[in-house]
Amino acid sequence: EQRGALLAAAALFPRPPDGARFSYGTAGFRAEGVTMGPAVCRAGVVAALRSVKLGGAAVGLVITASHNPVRDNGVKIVDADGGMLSQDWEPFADALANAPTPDDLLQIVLQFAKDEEIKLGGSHSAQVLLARDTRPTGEYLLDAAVKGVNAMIGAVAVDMGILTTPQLHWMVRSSSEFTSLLLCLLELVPKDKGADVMNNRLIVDGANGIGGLKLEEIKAKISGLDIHVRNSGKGEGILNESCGADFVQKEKVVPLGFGPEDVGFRCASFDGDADRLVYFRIVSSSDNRIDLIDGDKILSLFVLFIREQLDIINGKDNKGNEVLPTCFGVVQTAYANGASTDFLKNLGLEVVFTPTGVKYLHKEALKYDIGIYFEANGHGTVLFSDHFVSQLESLTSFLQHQAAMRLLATSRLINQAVGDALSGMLLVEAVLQYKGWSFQNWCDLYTDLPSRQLKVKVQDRNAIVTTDAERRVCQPSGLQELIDGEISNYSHGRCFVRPSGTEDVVRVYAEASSEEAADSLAKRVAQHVE
Ligand code: NG1
Ligand code: ZN
Repeated sequence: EQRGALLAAAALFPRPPDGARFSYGTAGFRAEGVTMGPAVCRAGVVAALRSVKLGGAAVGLVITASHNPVRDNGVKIVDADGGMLSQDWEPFADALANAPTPDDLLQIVLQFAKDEEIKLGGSHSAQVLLARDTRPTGEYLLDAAVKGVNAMIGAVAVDMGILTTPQLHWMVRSSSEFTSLLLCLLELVPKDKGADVMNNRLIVDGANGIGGLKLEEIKAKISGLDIHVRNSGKGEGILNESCGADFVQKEKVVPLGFGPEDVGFRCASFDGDADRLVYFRIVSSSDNRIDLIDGDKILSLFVLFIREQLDIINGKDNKGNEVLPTCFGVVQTAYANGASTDFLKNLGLEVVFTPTGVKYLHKEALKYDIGIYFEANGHGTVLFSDHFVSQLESLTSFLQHQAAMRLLATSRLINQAVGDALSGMLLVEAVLQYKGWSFQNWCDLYTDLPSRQLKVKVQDRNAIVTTDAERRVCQPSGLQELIDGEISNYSHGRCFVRPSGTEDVVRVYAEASSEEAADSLAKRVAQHVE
Protein backbone atom coordinates (compact mmCIF):
# COMPACT_ATOMS: atom_id res chain seq x y z
CA GLU A 1 0.00 0.00 0.00
CA GLN A 2 2.78 2.42 0.99
CA ARG A 3 4.74 1.53 -2.14
CA GLY A 4 1.71 2.10 -4.34
CA ALA A 5 1.01 5.51 -2.79
CA LEU A 6 4.58 6.69 -3.38
CA LEU A 7 4.63 5.46 -6.97
CA ALA A 8 1.30 7.14 -7.68
CA ALA A 9 2.39 10.50 -6.26
CA ALA A 10 5.67 10.42 -8.18
CA ALA A 11 3.77 9.62 -11.38
CA LEU A 12 1.54 12.68 -10.90
CA PHE A 13 4.58 14.97 -11.02
CA PRO A 14 7.06 13.21 -13.31
CA ARG A 15 10.56 14.61 -13.57
CA PRO A 16 11.32 15.74 -17.13
CA PRO A 17 14.24 13.70 -18.55
CA ASP A 18 16.19 16.87 -19.37
CA GLY A 19 15.35 18.58 -16.03
CA ALA A 20 18.07 20.47 -14.21
CA ARG A 21 19.65 18.88 -11.14
CA PHE A 22 18.32 20.11 -7.83
CA SER A 23 20.52 20.73 -4.84
CA TYR A 24 19.06 21.35 -1.40
CA GLY A 25 20.93 24.49 -0.43
CA THR A 26 20.37 26.80 2.52
CA ALA A 27 17.13 27.92 0.92
CA GLY A 28 15.87 24.49 -0.12
CA PHE A 29 15.10 23.95 -3.82
CA ARG A 30 14.56 26.86 -6.17
CA ALA A 31 13.85 27.23 -9.90
CA GLU A 32 11.30 28.69 -12.25
CA GLY A 33 7.94 28.20 -10.50
CA VAL A 34 6.16 26.22 -13.23
CA THR A 35 8.95 23.62 -13.26
CA MET A 36 8.97 23.05 -9.51
CA GLY A 37 6.08 20.55 -9.22
CA PRO A 38 8.18 17.37 -9.02
CA ALA A 39 10.68 18.85 -6.54
CA VAL A 40 7.94 20.24 -4.31
CA CYS A 41 5.98 16.98 -4.33
CA ARG A 42 9.13 15.10 -3.33
CA ALA A 43 9.93 17.65 -0.64
CA GLY A 44 6.46 16.83 0.74
CA VAL A 45 7.56 13.19 1.02
CA VAL A 46 10.77 14.24 2.82
CA ALA A 47 8.86 16.47 5.26
CA ALA A 48 6.37 13.72 6.08
CA LEU A 49 9.17 11.18 6.63
CA ARG A 50 10.97 13.65 8.85
CA SER A 51 7.85 14.00 10.99
CA VAL A 52 7.52 10.20 11.23
CA LYS A 53 11.17 10.00 12.28
CA LEU A 54 10.54 12.58 15.02
CA GLY A 55 7.67 10.63 16.50
CA GLY A 56 4.96 12.65 14.81
CA ALA A 57 6.19 16.12 15.79
CA ALA A 58 4.94 18.71 13.30
CA VAL A 59 7.36 19.63 10.51
CA GLY A 60 6.86 22.60 8.16
CA LEU A 61 7.06 23.11 4.43
CA VAL A 62 7.07 26.59 2.95
CA ILE A 63 6.66 27.41 -0.72
CA THR A 64 8.60 30.57 -1.57
CA ALA A 65 11.58 31.85 -3.51
CA SER A 66 12.10 34.69 -1.07
CA HIS A 67 13.64 37.81 -2.69
CA ASN A 68 13.98 36.19 -6.15
CA PRO A 69 11.84 37.31 -9.11
CA VAL A 70 8.16 36.53 -9.13
CA ARG A 71 8.39 33.82 -11.81
CA ASP A 72 10.69 31.78 -9.55
CA ASN A 73 9.47 29.64 -6.72
CA GLY A 74 10.95 27.23 -4.22
CA VAL A 75 10.41 24.89 -1.33
CA LYS A 76 12.03 24.69 2.06
CA ILE A 77 11.49 22.29 4.95
CA VAL A 78 11.20 23.56 8.52
CA ASP A 79 12.38 21.14 11.19
CA ALA A 80 10.25 20.36 14.24
CA ASP A 81 12.20 22.80 16.42
CA GLY A 82 11.27 25.63 14.04
CA GLY A 83 14.75 25.83 12.50
CA MET A 84 16.06 24.62 9.13
CA LEU A 85 15.92 20.95 8.13
CA SER A 86 18.68 19.00 9.83
CA GLN A 87 21.73 18.94 7.54
CA ASP A 88 22.04 15.13 7.76
CA TRP A 89 18.88 14.93 5.75
CA GLU A 90 19.98 17.17 2.87
CA PRO A 91 21.63 14.39 0.81
CA PHE A 92 18.41 12.38 1.04
CA ALA A 93 16.35 15.40 -0.03
CA ASP A 94 18.75 15.89 -2.99
CA ALA A 95 18.64 12.26 -4.03
CA LEU A 96 14.86 12.19 -3.91
CA ALA A 97 14.42 15.40 -5.90
CA ASN A 98 16.75 14.08 -8.60
CA ALA A 99 15.45 10.51 -8.79
CA PRO A 100 14.71 9.99 -12.51
CA THR A 101 11.74 7.62 -12.32
CA PRO A 102 9.03 6.81 -9.77
CA ASP A 103 10.69 3.45 -9.25
CA ASP A 104 14.03 5.07 -8.43
CA LEU A 105 12.23 7.33 -5.99
CA LEU A 106 10.61 4.38 -4.24
CA GLN A 107 13.95 2.57 -3.89
CA ILE A 108 15.61 5.67 -2.40
CA VAL A 109 12.82 6.11 0.16
CA LEU A 110 12.87 2.43 1.16
CA GLN A 111 16.65 2.40 1.54
CA PHE A 112 16.69 5.62 3.53
CA ALA A 113 13.87 4.45 5.81
CA LYS A 114 15.83 1.27 6.45
CA ASP A 115 19.06 3.16 7.24
CA GLU A 116 17.26 5.59 9.52
CA GLU A 117 15.19 2.84 11.16
CA ILE A 118 11.91 4.49 10.16
CA LYS A 119 9.03 2.05 10.05
CA LEU A 120 6.81 2.69 7.07
CA GLY A 121 3.21 2.07 6.28
CA GLY A 122 1.15 1.98 9.35
CA SER A 123 0.70 2.86 12.93
CA HIS A 124 2.81 6.03 13.01
CA SER A 125 1.47 9.56 12.83
CA ALA A 126 3.02 12.53 11.05
CA GLN A 127 2.02 16.12 10.49
CA VAL A 128 3.28 18.69 8.00
CA LEU A 129 2.25 22.36 8.23
CA LEU A 130 2.23 24.00 4.79
CA ALA A 131 2.47 27.66 3.83
CA ARG A 132 3.18 29.67 0.70
CA ASP A 133 3.91 33.27 -0.21
CA THR A 134 1.97 35.43 -2.70
CA ARG A 135 3.57 34.07 -5.91
CA PRO A 136 1.10 33.02 -8.64
CA THR A 137 2.56 29.48 -8.85
CA GLY A 138 2.02 29.03 -5.10
CA GLU A 139 -1.32 27.32 -5.33
CA TYR A 140 -0.22 24.79 -7.93
CA LEU A 141 2.88 23.97 -5.89
CA LEU A 142 0.89 23.71 -2.68
CA ASP A 143 -1.17 20.99 -4.34
CA ALA A 144 2.05 19.19 -5.30
CA ALA A 145 3.29 19.38 -1.72
CA VAL A 146 0.01 18.04 -0.31
CA LYS A 147 0.17 15.08 -2.71
CA GLY A 148 3.73 14.38 -1.59
CA VAL A 149 2.82 14.50 2.11
CA ASN A 150 -0.22 12.29 1.55
CA ALA A 151 1.94 9.74 -0.22
CA MET A 152 3.24 8.79 3.23
CA ILE A 153 0.50 6.73 4.84
CA GLY A 154 -0.55 8.20 8.17
CA ALA A 155 0.78 11.70 7.39
CA VAL A 156 -1.54 14.71 7.57
CA ALA A 157 -0.98 17.90 5.57
CA VAL A 158 -2.32 21.06 7.20
CA ASP A 159 -2.60 24.13 4.96
CA MET A 160 -1.81 27.20 7.05
CA GLY A 161 -2.49 29.54 4.11
CA ILE A 162 -0.44 32.48 2.85
CA LEU A 163 2.13 33.36 5.51
CA THR A 164 5.46 35.04 5.92
CA THR A 165 8.26 32.49 6.14
CA PRO A 166 9.08 33.34 9.77
CA GLN A 167 5.41 32.91 10.69
CA LEU A 168 5.49 29.31 9.53
CA HIS A 169 8.77 28.66 11.39
CA TRP A 170 7.18 30.09 14.52
CA MET A 171 4.03 27.98 14.16
CA VAL A 172 6.02 24.78 13.72
CA ARG A 173 8.13 25.65 16.72
CA SER A 174 5.19 26.39 19.00
CA SER A 175 3.29 23.31 17.92
CA SER A 176 6.10 21.02 19.02
CA GLU A 177 7.08 23.07 22.04
CA PHE A 178 4.02 21.87 23.89
CA THR A 179 4.93 18.24 23.71
CA SER A 180 8.67 18.65 24.02
CA LEU A 181 8.28 20.79 27.13
CA LEU A 182 6.01 18.22 28.72
CA LEU A 183 8.62 15.59 28.00
CA CYS A 184 11.28 17.86 29.45
CA LEU A 185 9.25 18.24 32.65
CA LEU A 186 8.60 14.52 32.85
CA GLU A 187 12.29 13.77 32.44
CA LEU A 188 12.85 15.84 35.55
CA VAL A 189 10.55 13.60 37.60
CA PRO A 190 12.63 11.93 40.34
CA LYS A 191 13.24 8.28 39.48
CA ASP A 192 11.71 6.91 42.68
CA LYS A 193 8.38 8.59 41.93
CA GLY A 194 5.99 9.02 39.09
CA ALA A 195 5.17 6.90 36.07
CA ASP A 196 3.85 3.62 37.41
CA VAL A 197 2.54 5.04 40.69
CA MET A 198 -0.47 6.35 38.86
CA ASN A 199 -2.75 5.39 36.11
CA ASN A 200 -1.86 7.15 32.88
CA ARG A 201 -5.42 7.23 31.54
CA LEU A 202 -6.96 10.68 31.31
CA ILE A 203 -10.45 11.33 29.98
CA VAL A 204 -11.14 14.83 28.70
CA ASP A 205 -14.50 16.55 28.24
CA GLY A 206 -13.97 18.93 25.28
CA ALA A 207 -17.37 20.66 25.76
CA ASN A 208 -18.07 19.92 22.06
CA GLY A 209 -15.77 22.83 21.28
CA ILE A 210 -12.43 23.73 19.79
CA GLY A 211 -10.36 22.39 22.72
CA GLY A 212 -11.64 18.86 22.14
CA LEU A 213 -10.90 19.09 18.41
CA LYS A 214 -7.36 20.33 19.02
CA LEU A 215 -6.68 17.72 21.66
CA GLU A 216 -7.78 14.97 19.26
CA GLU A 217 -5.16 16.27 16.84
CA ILE A 218 -2.26 16.31 19.27
CA LYS A 219 -3.08 13.61 21.81
CA ALA A 220 -1.08 10.88 20.06
CA LYS A 221 2.05 12.98 20.46
CA ILE A 222 1.64 13.44 24.19
CA SER A 223 3.70 10.49 25.28
CA GLY A 224 3.15 8.90 28.67
CA LEU A 225 -0.55 9.78 28.72
CA ASP A 226 -3.41 7.69 27.43
CA ILE A 227 -5.85 10.47 26.52
CA HIS A 228 -9.46 9.80 25.57
CA VAL A 229 -11.61 12.71 24.41
CA ARG A 230 -15.37 12.89 25.03
CA ASN A 231 -17.50 15.69 23.56
CA SER A 232 -14.68 16.24 21.06
CA GLY A 233 -16.69 18.56 18.83
CA LYS A 234 -16.70 16.02 16.01
CA GLY A 235 -20.00 14.40 16.94
CA GLU A 236 -23.57 15.52 17.48
CA GLY A 237 -23.21 17.17 20.86
CA ILE A 238 -24.02 20.85 21.37
CA LEU A 239 -21.39 23.32 22.55
CA ASN A 240 -21.34 23.63 26.37
CA GLU A 241 -24.70 21.90 26.67
CA SER A 242 -24.79 19.72 29.79
CA CYS A 243 -21.02 19.40 29.49
CA GLY A 244 -17.86 21.49 29.74
CA ALA A 245 -16.04 23.14 32.62
CA ASP A 246 -18.78 25.61 33.56
CA PHE A 247 -21.45 22.91 33.77
CA VAL A 248 -19.22 20.50 35.69
CA GLN A 249 -18.08 23.13 38.19
CA LYS A 250 -21.51 24.65 38.81
CA GLU A 251 -23.75 21.53 38.70
CA LYS A 252 -21.23 19.05 40.15
CA VAL A 253 -22.78 16.20 38.15
CA VAL A 254 -21.53 13.86 35.39
CA PRO A 255 -21.46 15.67 32.02
CA LEU A 256 -23.15 14.20 28.93
CA GLY A 257 -20.95 11.93 26.87
CA PHE A 258 -19.49 10.04 29.85
CA GLY A 259 -20.45 6.47 30.65
CA PRO A 260 -19.85 3.57 33.05
CA GLU A 261 -16.44 2.87 31.48
CA ASP A 262 -15.22 6.24 32.78
CA VAL A 263 -16.06 5.62 36.44
CA GLY A 264 -13.08 6.07 38.75
CA PHE A 265 -10.73 7.57 36.16
CA ARG A 266 -9.20 11.01 36.29
CA CYS A 267 -11.25 13.34 34.08
CA ALA A 268 -10.64 16.91 32.93
CA SER A 269 -13.18 19.33 31.53
CA PHE A 270 -12.57 22.32 29.22
CA ASP A 271 -15.03 25.07 28.39
CA GLY A 272 -16.15 25.92 24.83
CA ASP A 273 -13.11 28.07 23.97
CA ALA A 274 -10.68 26.04 26.14
CA ASP A 275 -9.56 28.77 28.51
CA ARG A 276 -11.08 27.11 31.59
CA LEU A 277 -10.03 23.83 33.15
CA VAL A 278 -11.47 21.75 36.00
CA TYR A 279 -10.94 18.10 36.94
CA PHE A 280 -13.41 15.56 38.25
CA ARG A 281 -13.97 11.86 38.94
CA ILE A 282 -17.22 9.94 38.60
CA VAL A 283 -17.92 8.26 41.92
CA SER A 284 -20.03 5.29 40.75
CA SER A 285 -22.10 4.28 37.74
CA SER A 286 -25.30 4.25 39.77
CA ASP A 287 -24.83 7.81 40.88
CA ASN A 288 -24.70 11.09 38.99
CA ARG A 289 -22.39 12.79 41.50
CA ILE A 290 -18.75 13.65 40.90
CA ASP A 291 -15.76 14.55 43.01
CA LEU A 292 -14.82 17.99 41.70
CA ILE A 293 -11.39 19.59 41.57
CA ASP A 294 -11.98 23.23 40.75
CA GLY A 295 -9.63 26.09 39.83
CA ASP A 296 -8.76 26.65 43.50
CA LYS A 297 -7.47 23.12 43.89
CA ILE A 298 -5.58 23.26 40.58
CA LEU A 299 -3.95 26.42 41.92
CA SER A 300 -3.13 24.68 45.20
CA LEU A 301 -1.43 21.80 43.37
CA PHE A 302 0.69 24.22 41.32
CA VAL A 303 1.55 26.19 44.46
CA LEU A 304 2.86 23.06 46.21
CA PHE A 305 4.97 22.12 43.21
CA ILE A 306 6.46 25.59 42.81
CA ARG A 307 7.10 25.89 46.55
CA GLU A 308 8.89 22.56 46.54
CA GLN A 309 11.21 23.77 43.77
CA LEU A 310 11.85 27.06 45.57
CA ASP A 311 12.64 25.13 48.76
CA ILE A 312 15.15 23.00 46.89
CA ILE A 313 16.77 26.14 45.50
CA ASN A 314 16.86 27.97 48.83
CA GLY A 315 16.56 25.15 51.34
CA LYS A 316 18.64 23.26 53.85
CA ASP A 317 20.06 20.78 51.32
CA ASN A 318 21.50 23.67 49.49
CA LYS A 319 24.64 24.17 51.60
CA GLY A 320 26.73 27.13 50.72
CA ASN A 321 25.00 27.83 47.45
CA GLU A 322 23.54 31.08 46.36
CA VAL A 323 19.95 31.64 47.48
CA LEU A 324 17.30 33.09 45.28
CA PRO A 325 14.95 35.36 47.21
CA THR A 326 11.59 34.93 45.54
CA CYS A 327 8.48 36.97 45.75
CA PHE A 328 5.76 34.36 45.25
CA GLY A 329 2.16 35.61 45.27
CA VAL A 330 -1.22 33.93 45.03
CA VAL A 331 -4.22 35.82 43.65
CA GLN A 332 -7.81 34.75 44.26
CA THR A 333 -11.29 36.23 44.08
CA ALA A 334 -14.10 36.16 46.62
CA TYR A 335 -15.44 33.04 44.86
CA ALA A 336 -12.39 31.02 45.93
CA ASN A 337 -13.50 28.34 48.34
CA GLY A 338 -12.65 29.42 51.90
CA ALA A 339 -10.97 26.08 52.52
CA SER A 340 -8.51 26.79 49.71
CA THR A 341 -7.64 30.22 51.10
CA ASP A 342 -7.06 28.71 54.57
CA PHE A 343 -4.88 26.00 53.04
CA LEU A 344 -2.74 28.55 51.19
CA LYS A 345 -2.42 30.87 54.16
CA ASN A 346 -1.40 27.94 56.36
CA LEU A 347 1.48 27.34 53.95
CA GLY A 348 2.59 30.84 54.88
CA LEU A 349 1.85 32.26 51.46
CA GLU A 350 0.78 35.74 50.54
CA VAL A 351 -2.81 35.54 49.26
CA VAL A 352 -4.34 38.67 47.77
CA PHE A 353 -7.85 39.23 46.49
CA THR A 354 -9.06 41.13 43.44
CA PRO A 355 -12.51 41.72 41.96
CA THR A 356 -13.91 38.99 39.70
CA GLY A 357 -12.51 38.86 36.16
CA VAL A 358 -9.25 37.72 34.67
CA LYS A 359 -8.10 41.24 33.84
CA TYR A 360 -7.87 42.10 37.56
CA LEU A 361 -6.27 38.81 38.59
CA HIS A 362 -3.69 38.85 35.81
CA LYS A 363 -2.63 42.41 36.54
CA GLU A 364 -2.11 41.61 40.21
CA ALA A 365 -0.15 38.41 39.48
CA LEU A 366 2.27 40.38 37.27
CA LYS A 367 3.58 42.13 40.40
CA TYR A 368 5.49 39.03 41.59
CA ASP A 369 8.55 37.00 40.58
CA ILE A 370 6.08 34.14 40.36
CA GLY A 371 2.43 35.13 40.45
CA ILE A 372 -0.29 32.51 40.25
CA TYR A 373 -3.99 33.11 39.89
CA PHE A 374 -7.08 31.01 39.34
CA GLU A 375 -10.78 31.62 39.53
CA ALA A 376 -12.79 28.77 41.07
CA ASN A 377 -14.36 28.27 37.64
CA GLY A 378 -11.00 27.23 36.17
CA HIS A 379 -9.64 30.42 34.55
CA GLY A 380 -6.03 30.89 35.54
CA THR A 381 -2.33 30.59 34.90
CA VAL A 382 1.14 31.09 36.39
CA LEU A 383 3.26 34.13 35.51
CA PHE A 384 7.04 34.34 35.79
CA SER A 385 8.83 37.70 35.63
CA ASP A 386 11.61 38.06 33.03
CA HIS A 387 14.04 39.03 35.76
CA PHE A 388 13.28 35.89 37.75
CA VAL A 389 13.57 33.65 34.68
CA SER A 390 17.04 35.01 33.96
CA GLN A 391 18.06 34.38 37.58
CA LEU A 392 16.84 30.79 37.32
CA GLU A 393 18.97 30.31 34.23
CA SER A 394 22.07 31.21 36.21
CA LEU A 395 21.75 28.54 38.93
CA THR A 396 24.44 25.93 38.52
CA SER A 397 24.77 23.57 41.50
CA PHE A 398 23.21 20.21 40.68
CA LEU A 399 20.14 20.24 42.90
CA GLN A 400 19.45 23.89 42.32
CA HIS A 401 19.86 23.40 38.61
CA GLN A 402 17.32 20.55 38.51
CA ALA A 403 14.73 22.57 40.41
CA ALA A 404 15.43 25.63 38.30
CA MET A 405 14.98 23.56 35.13
CA ARG A 406 11.59 22.39 36.39
CA LEU A 407 10.50 25.96 36.99
CA LEU A 408 11.85 27.08 33.61
CA ALA A 409 10.03 24.26 31.83
CA THR A 410 6.89 25.23 33.75
CA SER A 411 7.22 28.84 32.68
CA ARG A 412 7.45 27.81 29.04
CA LEU A 413 4.75 25.14 29.14
CA ILE A 414 2.09 27.19 30.91
CA ASN A 415 0.56 29.97 28.84
CA GLN A 416 1.98 33.30 30.08
CA ALA A 417 -0.55 35.32 28.10
CA VAL A 418 -3.81 33.97 29.47
CA GLY A 419 -5.33 30.95 31.22
CA ASP A 420 -5.23 27.96 28.88
CA ALA A 421 -6.97 24.63 29.50
CA LEU A 422 -4.62 22.57 27.32
CA SER A 423 -1.34 23.75 28.77
CA GLY A 424 -2.81 23.87 32.28
CA MET A 425 -3.85 20.25 31.92
CA LEU A 426 -0.39 19.19 30.77
CA LEU A 427 1.15 20.94 33.76
CA VAL A 428 -1.30 19.20 36.12
CA GLU A 429 -0.36 15.85 34.62
CA ALA A 430 3.36 16.56 34.91
CA VAL A 431 3.01 17.66 38.55
CA LEU A 432 0.91 14.63 39.50
CA GLN A 433 3.59 12.39 38.01
CA TYR A 434 6.32 14.38 39.72
CA LYS A 435 4.63 13.95 43.08
CA GLY A 436 3.54 10.37 42.37
CA TRP A 437 0.03 11.44 43.27
CA SER A 438 -3.33 9.92 42.45
CA PHE A 439 -6.52 11.92 41.95
CA GLN A 440 -7.41 10.99 45.54
CA ASN A 441 -4.17 12.42 46.96
CA TRP A 442 -4.96 15.64 45.16
CA CYS A 443 -8.57 15.71 46.41
CA ASP A 444 -7.35 15.21 49.96
CA LEU A 445 -5.32 18.46 50.01
CA TYR A 446 -8.30 20.01 51.79
CA THR A 447 -12.07 19.57 51.86
CA ASP A 448 -14.10 22.23 50.06
CA LEU A 449 -16.59 24.03 52.25
CA PRO A 450 -20.13 23.49 50.93
CA SER A 451 -21.20 26.51 48.90
CA ARG A 452 -24.25 27.83 47.07
CA GLN A 453 -24.59 30.44 44.33
CA LEU A 454 -27.87 32.19 43.52
CA LYS A 455 -28.83 34.80 40.95
CA VAL A 456 -31.27 37.52 41.92
CA LYS A 457 -33.11 39.62 39.32
CA VAL A 458 -33.43 43.24 40.41
CA GLN A 459 -34.48 46.54 38.86
CA ASP A 460 -31.00 48.00 38.78
CA ARG A 461 -28.16 45.68 39.68
CA ASN A 462 -25.69 48.56 39.79
CA ALA A 463 -27.50 49.98 42.80
CA ILE A 464 -25.26 47.54 44.67
CA VAL A 465 -21.76 48.93 45.05
CA THR A 466 -19.05 46.78 46.62
CA THR A 467 -15.64 47.29 48.16
CA ASP A 468 -12.76 45.14 49.50
CA ALA A 469 -12.47 43.03 46.32
CA GLU A 470 -16.25 42.68 46.17
CA ARG A 471 -16.42 41.04 49.56
CA ARG A 472 -18.40 43.85 51.22
CA VAL A 473 -21.29 46.04 50.14
CA CYS A 474 -20.98 49.80 50.70
CA GLN A 475 -24.22 50.78 48.99
CA PRO A 476 -27.14 50.70 49.62
CA SER A 477 -26.34 51.52 53.21
CA GLY A 478 -27.52 49.01 55.77
CA LEU A 479 -27.36 45.99 53.42
CA GLN A 480 -23.94 44.84 54.65
CA GLU A 481 -25.17 44.93 58.26
CA LEU A 482 -28.12 42.72 57.29
CA ILE A 483 -25.75 40.26 55.55
CA ASP A 484 -23.43 40.25 58.59
CA GLY A 485 -26.43 39.52 60.80
CA GLU A 486 -27.33 36.45 58.73
CA ILE A 487 -23.73 35.18 58.57
CA SER A 488 -23.41 35.31 62.37
CA ASN A 489 -26.00 32.51 62.63
CA TYR A 490 -23.85 30.00 60.71
CA SER A 491 -20.67 28.21 61.67
CA HIS A 492 -17.96 28.79 59.02
CA GLY A 493 -20.47 31.13 57.41
CA ARG A 494 -19.28 33.45 54.64
CA CYS A 495 -21.47 35.32 52.19
CA PHE A 496 -21.19 38.18 49.71
CA VAL A 497 -23.30 39.75 46.98
CA ARG A 498 -22.19 41.59 43.83
CA PRO A 499 -23.66 42.72 40.51
CA SER A 500 -22.62 40.35 37.70
CA GLY A 501 -20.39 41.85 35.03
CA THR A 502 -21.78 39.55 32.34
CA GLU A 503 -25.49 39.06 33.15
CA ASP A 504 -28.26 41.33 34.36
CA VAL A 505 -28.39 39.77 37.84
CA VAL A 506 -26.99 40.17 41.32
CA ARG A 507 -25.00 37.12 42.35
CA VAL A 508 -25.21 35.76 45.88
CA TYR A 509 -22.49 33.41 47.12
CA ALA A 510 -22.66 31.62 50.47
CA GLU A 511 -20.45 29.11 52.23
CA ALA A 512 -21.12 27.23 55.45
CA SER A 513 -20.29 23.95 57.16
CA SER A 514 -23.07 21.92 55.45
CA GLU A 515 -24.94 21.99 52.13
CA GLU A 516 -28.18 22.82 53.92
CA ALA A 517 -26.61 25.66 55.85
CA ALA A 518 -24.99 27.13 52.71
CA ASP A 519 -28.34 26.89 50.88
CA SER A 520 -30.21 28.54 53.68
CA LEU A 521 -27.66 31.33 54.17
CA ALA A 522 -27.72 32.12 50.42
CA LYS A 523 -31.54 32.19 50.38
CA ARG A 524 -31.80 34.41 53.42
CA VAL A 525 -29.30 36.92 52.05
CA ALA A 526 -30.99 36.84 48.62
CA GLN A 527 -34.20 38.00 50.31
CA HIS A 528 -32.44 41.12 51.56
CA VAL A 529 -31.20 41.86 48.02
CA GLU A 530 -34.60 41.54 46.29
P1 NG1 B 1 -19.68 37.66 36.37
O1 NG1 B 1 -20.89 37.48 35.52
O2 NG1 B 1 -19.17 39.06 36.51
O3 NG1 B 1 -19.86 36.98 37.70
C1 NG1 B 1 -18.45 35.57 35.18
C2 NG1 B 1 -17.67 34.68 36.11
C3 NG1 B 1 -16.25 35.22 36.21
C4 NG1 B 1 -15.60 35.35 34.86
C5 NG1 B 1 -16.52 36.11 33.91
C6 NG1 B 1 -16.01 36.17 32.50
C7 NG1 B 1 -18.48 33.57 38.14
C8 NG1 B 1 -19.12 33.72 39.46
N1 NG1 B 1 -18.27 34.69 37.45
O4 NG1 B 1 -18.44 36.89 35.67
O5 NG1 B 1 -15.51 34.40 37.05
O6 NG1 B 1 -15.24 34.08 34.37
O7 NG1 B 1 -17.85 35.56 33.89
O8 NG1 B 1 -16.14 34.98 31.81
O9 NG1 B 1 -18.17 32.45 37.72
ZN1 ZN C 1 -13.88 30.42 28.14
